[in-house]
Amino acid sequence: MRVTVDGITVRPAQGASLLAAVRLAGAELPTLCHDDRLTPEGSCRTCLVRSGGNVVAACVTPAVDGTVVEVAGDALRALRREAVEVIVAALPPYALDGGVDDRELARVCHAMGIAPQAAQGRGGRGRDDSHPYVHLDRDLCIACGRCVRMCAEVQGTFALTLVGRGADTVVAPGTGGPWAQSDCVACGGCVDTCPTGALTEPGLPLGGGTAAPARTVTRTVTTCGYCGVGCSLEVLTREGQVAAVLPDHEGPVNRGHACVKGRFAHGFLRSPERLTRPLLRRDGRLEPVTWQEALEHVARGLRAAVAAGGPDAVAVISSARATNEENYLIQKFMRVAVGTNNIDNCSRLCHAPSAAGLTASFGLSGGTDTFDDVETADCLLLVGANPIEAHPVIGARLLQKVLRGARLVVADPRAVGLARYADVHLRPRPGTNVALFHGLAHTLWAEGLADEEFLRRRAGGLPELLALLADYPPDRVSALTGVPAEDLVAAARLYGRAERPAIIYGLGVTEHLHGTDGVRTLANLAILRGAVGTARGFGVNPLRGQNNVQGASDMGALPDVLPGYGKVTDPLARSRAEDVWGAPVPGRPGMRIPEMFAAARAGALGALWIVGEDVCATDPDATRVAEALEACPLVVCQELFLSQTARRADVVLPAASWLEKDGTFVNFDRRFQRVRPALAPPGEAMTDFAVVHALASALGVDLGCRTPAEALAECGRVTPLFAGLSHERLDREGAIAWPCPDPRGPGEARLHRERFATPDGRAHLAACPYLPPGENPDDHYPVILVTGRRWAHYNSGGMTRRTGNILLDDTDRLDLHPADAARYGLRDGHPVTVESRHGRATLTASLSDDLVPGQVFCAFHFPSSGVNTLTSDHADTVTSCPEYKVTAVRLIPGPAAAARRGE
Ligand SMILES: Nc1nc2c(c(=O)[nH]1)N[C@H]1C(S)=C(S)[C@@H](COP(=O)(O)OP(=O)(O)OC[C@H]3O[C@@H](n4cnc5c(=O)[nH]c(N)nc54)[C@H](O)[C@@H]3O)O[C@H]1N2
Ligand SMILES: Nc1nc2c(c(=O)[nH]1)N[C@H]1C(S)=C(S)[C@@H](COP(=O)(O)OP(=O)(O)OC[C@H]3O[C@@H](n4cnc5c(=O)[nH]c(N)nc54)[C@H](O)[C@@H]3O)O[C@H]1N2
Ligand SMILES: [Mo]
Repeated sequence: MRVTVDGITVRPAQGASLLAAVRLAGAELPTLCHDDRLTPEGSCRTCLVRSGGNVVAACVTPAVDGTVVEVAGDALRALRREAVEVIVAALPPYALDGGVDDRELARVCHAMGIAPQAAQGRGGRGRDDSHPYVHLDRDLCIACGRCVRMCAEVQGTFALTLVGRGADTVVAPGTGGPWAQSDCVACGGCVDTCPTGALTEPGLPLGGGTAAPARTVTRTVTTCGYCGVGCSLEVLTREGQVAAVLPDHEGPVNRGHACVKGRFAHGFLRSPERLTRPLLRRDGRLEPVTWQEALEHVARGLRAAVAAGGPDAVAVISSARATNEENYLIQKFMRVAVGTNNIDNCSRLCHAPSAAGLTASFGLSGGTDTFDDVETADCLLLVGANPIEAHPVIGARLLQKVLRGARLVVADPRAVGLARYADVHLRPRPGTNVALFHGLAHTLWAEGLADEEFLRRRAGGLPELLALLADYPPDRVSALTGVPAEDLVAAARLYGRAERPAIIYGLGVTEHLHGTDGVRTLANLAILRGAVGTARGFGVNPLRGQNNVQGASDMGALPDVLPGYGKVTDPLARSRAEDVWGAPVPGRPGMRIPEMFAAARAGALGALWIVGEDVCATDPDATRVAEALEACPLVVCQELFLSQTARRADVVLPAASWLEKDGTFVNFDRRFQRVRPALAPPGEAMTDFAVVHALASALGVDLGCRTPAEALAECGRVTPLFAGLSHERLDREGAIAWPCPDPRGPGEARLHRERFATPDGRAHLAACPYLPPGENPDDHYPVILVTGRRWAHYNSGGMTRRTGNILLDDTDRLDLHPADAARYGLRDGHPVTVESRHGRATLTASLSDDLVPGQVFCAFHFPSSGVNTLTSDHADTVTSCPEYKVTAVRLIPGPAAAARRGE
C-alpha cells in the first residue's frame, strides 16, 4: 500500500490509519486522544488532515492504497490550532503552568504557539484524592477517553467511564462514588496515558504517555522485584528518593503496562522500619552492632557448628527475591566454603513440583514455551492460577486475548479472576486435580481427540496411561471432584478441538500432597494432543511466583542440583563445577527446607542462615517453624525488615532491596533480564552479594567473582545452559531466554521443538492414580480452607504493608459463602476465629458467592493474623512442597480470645 503525505510516499501496513502513514512520513501532527496501544477515537480533532478533498481526523481514518494526505498548509494548521484552543479555553489557568509543562497537552500547545494564558476556564469541578495512588483533577479532564480505553483495552478492569454531557464530560469510576472505592486496581495505566495531568500519581506530577520529567530526575531501567512476570520498569529518582516507577514501553513482557506493586509499591524503601544496621542478640535482645562484630559472630557460630556436627550441620535458605548472581554466590559459599549441599529456596514452597514434574515429563524444569506464543493460542486451559491478582500484567494480556475470542477453560474451585470470562469453569474440590486431569484425558482419548501420530513418534507411556484412564470415566471423575460430567466433557472438547491450545497453571496444581502428580497428569493432556514441542499448541507453562524463583533454582540454590541442574550425585556434573571452583563439591544431596527445620528441632542443625524469606510467616505449620529456630544455636537472618523470622534470629543482617542492586533475574518464561540499582541502600545495609563476600572473608575464604557480572560469567562456565549469557550482552540485547549455550546464538524461548530433553528424547506420559489430599474434613473440622493471594499485597506482606497498598487492603479476610456464614453464625466484616488441627487464626469474615459452601479462602499477607499456624506439614510426596491449598478447619464467631473463652 502506498500513501503520499505532503508529497512523500510511504508504505504503511495494511489496516494502518492515516495517522500512522503521517508518522511514517515523519510529518509533525499533534494528537491528544490517541495512544498507539488503544483503539482510536477521533474525539479531540487535533490530528485533522485533508484527504480526498475532506478534512478528517487522521487517527480514525484508514489508509487505503493511493491516498494523498495533506498535513502542512496554513488552513489545516489553523483548524488544528482552533480545535486545541477550544479544548484549552475550558481549562483552568494552571493547566499549562510550569510544573505541568511535561504533559502532552502542554507540549502540543507549545508546538502550536498557544500561550499558557489561553487557559481561562473557571474550574470548580473539584478533585478526587481519595485513592493512595491515582488522583483526579476534574478541571484538567478533556474527556479524551484515553484513561477509559486504557482501563478497558489494556488492563481489562473496566473501572472507568465518562460521565456528564458536553463540556462537562469528565472521567469517573464506573461504580460512582470516590475512586478509592471503585474497581480500580491501580495499574497506573490511566495516569500514564492521561495527556493533561487530570490523572496523576501523588508525588511527582507526571502525565502523558511519553512524559519527560524534570531534568534533575535520573532514570534507571530495571526489572521488577515482586512477582515472576518480569516487568521492565523505568525508575525515576530524585535526590536519593524514588520519584516514580513507570512501566517501560520496551519491556518485552509488560509492553508499557504494570501493576499496583511494581508501579506504586516502593514506599517500603524509605520506611523508618527498614533495617540499616546489623543486629546481634545479647541477653535476649537484638542490639545494633558493627558489621565486623556481626560477621565475626556468624563466622564463629559457623565454625562451631561444623566442629560439632560437620559441614552438614550448617544450612541456608536462599532467596528467590535476590538476584541470580547472589544465589550463585550463596550456593558456591555453601558448597565451597562450608562443604555442604544444604541449600534450598522458596521454590520448595511453590513450584518445586513443576520443576520435578516438567523434568520427568519433558526433561527440563522450565515452562515449555514463551508467553508471547502462549498468548497466540486459540484455547487457554488455565488451571489453579489467578493471574488477574497474582500476575496482573499476564492476567491482563490473557483477558484481552479472551475478549478477542480465544476460548477459555478455567479450573479453580473459586469463581475469581478470569473464571468470570470462562467458556467452561471447572470447580474441582481442592486437592482433586489428578482425578480431574484424568477425566479430561479420558475424554480426549475416548472422543478421538488425541494425536496418535505424535504419540507414536515422540511420546512414551501410552499403554500404561490408557490402562489407568479406563478407571476415570466422566461419571466417576464427577463423583471424585464434584465437577459435573458434562462440564468435564465440554472442557475436554474445547481443549481437544482447538488448533493451538495452551496450558497455563499455578499453585492450585502444585501446593498439594500430590502436586508433582498434578503437574505430570496435567502435562499428559498436552502430550496426548501433541500440543507441546510442536507448532500445534503451546505446551505447559507454570506462572512461577517470585521475581527470581526460576533463577534461584537455575543457579543451583537447591539441595540436589548444581547451577544448570547438574545433579550433585553425578560425578561428571560435580567435576565440571570443581574445575571452575577449584574445590571439591560434596556428592550427597542436602536438606530441603522442611528437613532443615526437622533437623533443627532434633538438635542436629548448628547454624541456619536465612536470606530474604520470612519462614515464620510463610512456611506452613508456623508454630513448629518457630520451635525449629528456637532449637537452632545460630540463626542468621538477612532481611530488609525485622520480619517474624528476623525477630527470632540471633544475628540480623540488613540487606539491600531489588531497587538497590545490580544483577539479573529470570522471569517465569525463562528470560534473563538485567536488574540495575536506582538507589543506594539505606544506612549500612549491603547487597546480599556483598554480604556473602564479607562472610566468606570472615571465614578466610575468597569466592572470586568480584562483581555480579563476573559471577554470571563464571556460572556460564559451570553449565552450558547459561554459557552464552553476560551482563554486557543483556545490556545490549535486552531479555534473553535460557537455554543459551552460545554467546552468538539466541536463547531458546520455545523448548523441545526437535526432541524432548529427556534421556530418550521422548515426552513421558504419567500413569499416576488419583490419591486423596493429606488434610481431610471431619466432624470437628468440617470446612476446607484454601489459601492463596490477593492483588494488593505480596506474600508475607513485609514490603507491601509498608506502602500505600495498606490503604487498599488492610486486613486478612476469610471469604466464605453466605450459607456457611448462616450455618456458623458469622457476619460480614466481623471477626472470625479459624481453627485447624495445627493452630488458630483470627480473620475478618467476608461473604462472597465466589466460594462454594464448605470451602473458605484466605490469603497470608498479614502475619499477625496467624494463617500459617493453621496449615499442616503435609507436603508433596515427591518434592516436599507444602499442601497449602487444603486445610481442614472449623469456624467460630469472634476473635480468638473470645473463641477460647467459649471452649
Ligand atoms: N498480588 C500478589 N501477587 C503475587 C504474590 C502475592 O503474594 N501477591 N505471590 C507471588 C508468588 S510467590 C506466587 S508462587 C504466585 C502464585 O500465583 P497463583 O498460583 O495464581 O496463586 P494462588 O492464589 O496461591 O493460587 C492460585 C489458585 O489456585 C486455586 N486452587 C486451590 N486449590 C486448587 C485445586 O485443588 N485445584 C485447582 N485447579 N485450583 C486450586 C485457588 O483457588 C487460587 O485461585 O503469585 C505471585 N504473585
Ligand atoms: N498459607 C500459604 N502460605 C504460603 C503460600 C500459600 O499459597 N499459602 N505460598 C508460598 C509461596 S508460593 C511462597 S513463594 C512463599 C513466599 O514466602 P517468603 O519468601 O517468605 O515471602 P516474601 O514476603 O516474598 O519475602 C520474604 C522476605 O524477603 C525480604 N526481602 C525482599 N527482598 C530481599 C532481598 O533482596 N534480600 C533480602 N535479604 N531480603 C529480601 C522481605 O523483606 C521479606 O520479609 O510463601 C509461601 N507461603
Ligand atoms: Mo511462590
